[in-house]
Amino acid sequence: MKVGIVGVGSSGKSTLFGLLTGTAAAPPSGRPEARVGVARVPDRRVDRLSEMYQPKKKTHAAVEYVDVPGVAKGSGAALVDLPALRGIDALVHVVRAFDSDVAPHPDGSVDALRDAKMLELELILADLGTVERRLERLDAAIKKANRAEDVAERATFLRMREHLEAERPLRELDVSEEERRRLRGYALLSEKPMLLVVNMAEDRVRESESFVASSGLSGFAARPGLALCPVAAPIEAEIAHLPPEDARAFLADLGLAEPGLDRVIRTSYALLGLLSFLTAGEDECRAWTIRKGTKAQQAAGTIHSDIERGFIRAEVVAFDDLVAAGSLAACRERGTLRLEGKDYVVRDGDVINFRFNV
Ligand SMILES: Nc1nc2c(ncn2[C@@H]2O[C@H](COP(=O)(O)OP(=O)(O)OP(=O)(O)O)[C@@H](O)[C@H]2O)c(=O)[nH]1
Ligand SMILES: [Mg+2]
Repeated sequence: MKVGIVGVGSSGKSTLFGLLTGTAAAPPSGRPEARVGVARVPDRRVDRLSEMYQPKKKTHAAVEYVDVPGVAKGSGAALVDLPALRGIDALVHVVRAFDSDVAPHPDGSVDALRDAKMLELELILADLGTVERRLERLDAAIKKANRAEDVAERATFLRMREHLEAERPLRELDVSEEERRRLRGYALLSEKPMLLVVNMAEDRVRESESFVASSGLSGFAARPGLALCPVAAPIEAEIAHLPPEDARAFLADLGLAEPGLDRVIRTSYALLGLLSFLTAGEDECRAWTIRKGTKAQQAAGTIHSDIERGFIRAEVVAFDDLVAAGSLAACRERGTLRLEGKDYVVRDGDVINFRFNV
């Protein structure tokens, strides 16, 4: 699961990428290339379990980010190097809301809502091209051999074309599960969930909420498959360098409950349709990543294929119940530890012990 970071030139994409993945912010000079890095998903539950179990190892979930190079200046409206987005499952759009004489906005003025709409339109137009090319091929194939599956696919693509021509993203098109599966192979961009990271000027973070509301960004992001997080890159950089105690004080001073980056990572994880179940023990406390809707037996397979194959049952307790009881034994007494079968749909924050034989 990969998240592509896109946005206008000098919106702070590489800066954000560096902060998220803990790599050097400055992209190598010369021809820019997409860079891939991994961010740890902050999860207080893993930390809390580690306090309880004192394990040898503590492992968080992870999300991969791709720093998509900005398109060369003067190349018109194009914001995104589209080919670099192949294989990406979600997008982070860094929307520029800060002014800077050092790194001016390529369009000469800062207008966050304009940029958000422009990028959306670019994704829609790219998809329209993809859809039209596919329709031409389907028409030819249907003329040659009138196969039912081609006819069905053509119907879907015609619907998509109409939708895109109305300048609406595919996120908002109602398609069946089967249709959606069929569409996965086409790298359609406006179908991908997208997080708008609004990069604020550092002296205006306190006003983030009112800014995103009054600029129309919140309204824009209220649509399906979109989410929004304001950050200020320089402040995030500062927090990342402070010892935890000072970082907390600094955040409190700004009226923030947590670093913006933490929210960015958690929101992208959720937008990808991912959730974490947990395992706890003296060896390791760990968050495991699964897609929403995954059943217990399949979830076991993320740990080891043997556990999936030899699955007997899952002992499950909700994280909050485990913390309230203090131990698995206490949960058993209280009746909050449940035995679930292979078809149990795993929930976010389930602490699971799989019973299996091989
Ligand atoms: N004042 C201010 N400057 C920022 C902020 N974020 C990034 N910058 C500056 O803007 C410039 C561009 O930042 P990058 O992170 O390289 O931007 P980018 O989006 O990766 O740019 P391209 O890859 O060229 O498209 C750098 O000089 C940064 O220091 C911010 O939040 N506030
Ligand atoms: Mg960059």
